[in-house]
Amino acid sequence: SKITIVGVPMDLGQRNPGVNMGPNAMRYAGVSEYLEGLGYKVTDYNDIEIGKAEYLEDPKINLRNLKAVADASETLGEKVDSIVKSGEFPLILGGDHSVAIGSLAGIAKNYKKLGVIWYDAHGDLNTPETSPSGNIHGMPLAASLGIGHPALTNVLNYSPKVKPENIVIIGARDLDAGERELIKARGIKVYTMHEIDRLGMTRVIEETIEYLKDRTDGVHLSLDLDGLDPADAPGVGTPVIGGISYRESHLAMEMLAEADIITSADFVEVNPILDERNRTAVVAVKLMGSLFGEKLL
Ligand code: DIR
Ligand code: MN
Ligand code: MN
Ligand code: MN
Repeated sequence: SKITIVGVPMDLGQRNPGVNMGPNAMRYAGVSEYLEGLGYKVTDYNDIEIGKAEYLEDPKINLRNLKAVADASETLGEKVDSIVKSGEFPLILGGDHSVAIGSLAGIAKNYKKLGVIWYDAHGDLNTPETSPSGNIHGMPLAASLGIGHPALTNVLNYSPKVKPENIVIIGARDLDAGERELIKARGIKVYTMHEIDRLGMTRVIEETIEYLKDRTDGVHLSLDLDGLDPADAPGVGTPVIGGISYRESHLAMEMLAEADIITSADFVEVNPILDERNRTAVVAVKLMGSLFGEKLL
């Protein structure tokens, strides 16, 4: 079992400075050493190169820094595709959540029926038409469904990357109007905080595994640290109160490890400038440990 880490110091999909330092914050939190301690051979590919922010925005298209985000997605997609083809587990460190456009482009090339677990306070299902912000980090799941600007939906020259019935969103508590409509129209499975409180994380993950197990041939975990409660993960650009606890997240990762269904992952939105003594990066690394099978005893 080999893990290849790819850092994506992307901050152009949103407006808070600092999330570009997320990959290094997780490296300083000891990600490689920690996963090696669990018995994996870990290679750190270092960082994908990111272009420059646009000096002049085109307000008509409502897509901030489209070209640089699209270019980085192509580069990341190629790299991730080659990692999967080498039989290694791609572990992508963000960067804002727009990085998932590239990771899914690279991964989905290798799976006909890719499943996706989207662990997030948000749906990331906006399009330029529905986005209240113009921030591409609110659009990666829609883009992967083939909905949105062609520069984002057509990364690596194919679309869509994932089918709506193969997606499970966990932790949602801040969905925009257009996102709610899309969820209903496409029948996307969502466990909002209401269901997590009501059913408990154990049942939410049991049902998620049961739902994805037979219909998919691989499952990508896209974990936005803002899915967790800001009390446990303060270093994120768009915190939303009432989130998933560290304990619940830890349990979720352990159950996914036991079920052995996750074939790739990204951990995104860690912003050390907004953090407290790097604890959000530490939380991210601890959750990776559980995802990769760390046992308490
Ligand atoms: C909001 C925020 N829905 C937007 N999205 C975030 O700008 O589209 N996603 N923060 O993680
Ligand atoms: Mn997100
Ligand atoms: Mn989010
Ligand atoms: Mn709770």
